[in-house]
Amino acid sequence: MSETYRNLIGGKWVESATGTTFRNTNPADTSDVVGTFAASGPADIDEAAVAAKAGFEEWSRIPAPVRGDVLKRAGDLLTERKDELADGMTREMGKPLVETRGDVQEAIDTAYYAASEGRRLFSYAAPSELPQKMGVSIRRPAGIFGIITPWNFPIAVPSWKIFPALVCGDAVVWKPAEDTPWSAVKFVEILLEAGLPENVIQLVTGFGPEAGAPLTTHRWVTGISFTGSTAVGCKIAAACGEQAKLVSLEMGGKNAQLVLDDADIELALEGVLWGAFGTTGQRCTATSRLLLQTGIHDEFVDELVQRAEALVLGDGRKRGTDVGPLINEEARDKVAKYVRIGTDEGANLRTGGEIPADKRLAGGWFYRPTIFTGVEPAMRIAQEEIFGPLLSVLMVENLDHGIEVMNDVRYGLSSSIYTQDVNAAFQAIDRVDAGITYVNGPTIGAEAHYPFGGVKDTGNGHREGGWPVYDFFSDLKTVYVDYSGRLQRTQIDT
Ligand code: UN1
Repeated sequence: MSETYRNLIGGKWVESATGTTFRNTNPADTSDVVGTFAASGPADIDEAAVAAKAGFEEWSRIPAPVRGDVLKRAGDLLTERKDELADGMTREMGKPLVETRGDVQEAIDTAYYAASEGRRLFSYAAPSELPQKMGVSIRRPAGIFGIITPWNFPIAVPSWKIFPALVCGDAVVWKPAEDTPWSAVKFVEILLEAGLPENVIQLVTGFGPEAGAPLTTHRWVTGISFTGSTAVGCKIAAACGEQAKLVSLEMGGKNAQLVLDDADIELALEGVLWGAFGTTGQRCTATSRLLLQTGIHDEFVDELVQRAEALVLGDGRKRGTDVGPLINEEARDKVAKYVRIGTDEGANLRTGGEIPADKRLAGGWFYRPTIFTGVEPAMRIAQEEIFGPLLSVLMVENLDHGIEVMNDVRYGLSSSIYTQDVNAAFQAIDRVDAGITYVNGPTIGAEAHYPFGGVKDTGNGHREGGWPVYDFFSDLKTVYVDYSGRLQRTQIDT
């Protein structure tokens, strides 16, 4: 018998008003049921927003450095439970333990950063144009935030949003992905244990249309922070737009690694293997296109194919596993669909393109790391986000051609160039349209204290990570103090 988990609303673990539940299974072995969770609906969101309103009243009055102390304790608890959490996260979403430990570490880093931000939350002062008058801007808590998060980083991505919101003095209603509700329960338990007052965070599990959508339209919700697909993000933005809610979106990617003829080939091979097949290709930053200059193309591909074939597929909790399963059946079907599309488009399937024959893997959503060569920029496998272990290899003539192909997609999250030529590297930094450019490193692996986000259809101008995210979760009030004792008319008496 697996355990049953409930929503957290107003500091109490409660069943959904719908009375319905859903089962969450291990993607490496679907006979293993992780737990049963509340399939929530609009009534649960409404209750959660009411509780969050009360939570906001209380929490917003607590000084930011004291709020930061709660995050410090949350960071300590995440550190203590890193292995235990990682084990459950891998069971729930499949990526190998080394990666789920990294996921928790990213949340730990974010917690400590947030804790220290409680003592900054800087705004700015500037001299007034009038004598005996002071002008200064101060940061205030912004309100109640709806947080909608994906399953691929079940602890790290929520931490990017929830920790800054909390330090800013906001209250939270969180709807995590239906594939990783267990991780969400554990995350919230840690915050409560760290001393977060009841009502400040509400956890409402369930599915997008029933539980996510009403959050985006609830009148007491100030804004939404979302990570997920561009299609869903645009719907959320439209709903938020109707009510002038704030909205921060982190969406799709079609990230490319460009390798020039002069690159350190060994380094570039290691980079693309990790960037394309780490997390089974299920990162918004995953390397989905490999652009190889003509001189190294053939040799590079031969070696890459061999190494991809040597990657060990399996249960992420077993030692020696390199690549775990896809998250669910739909995700695996999507990869298989793109293999058909790529083949029909005339690309050359060099390896993978099938479910592994190994019977020991039959119980999970496994798919072999897949590489297409001879891919042309206009092909769908070079344009559309697949979110799986499928790499499209394109040949490029030189740096300019590489940058042109790199930019020729609707997305702009991460990018990477391998070269030993400093001028080529700076050309890429300058001209690649992306929120992130790596030089001699893969497209994945952002650090918690740098801005994270993308351009074009990847985002809507906001950044997570670092300090820019604190702008999103706080309001600025400008204060003018006139201590001259007389009426001074701005723009007139100067
Ligand atoms: C994501 O896939 O949504 O940069 C986030 C990286 C990770 C975060 C990925 N630190 O690959």
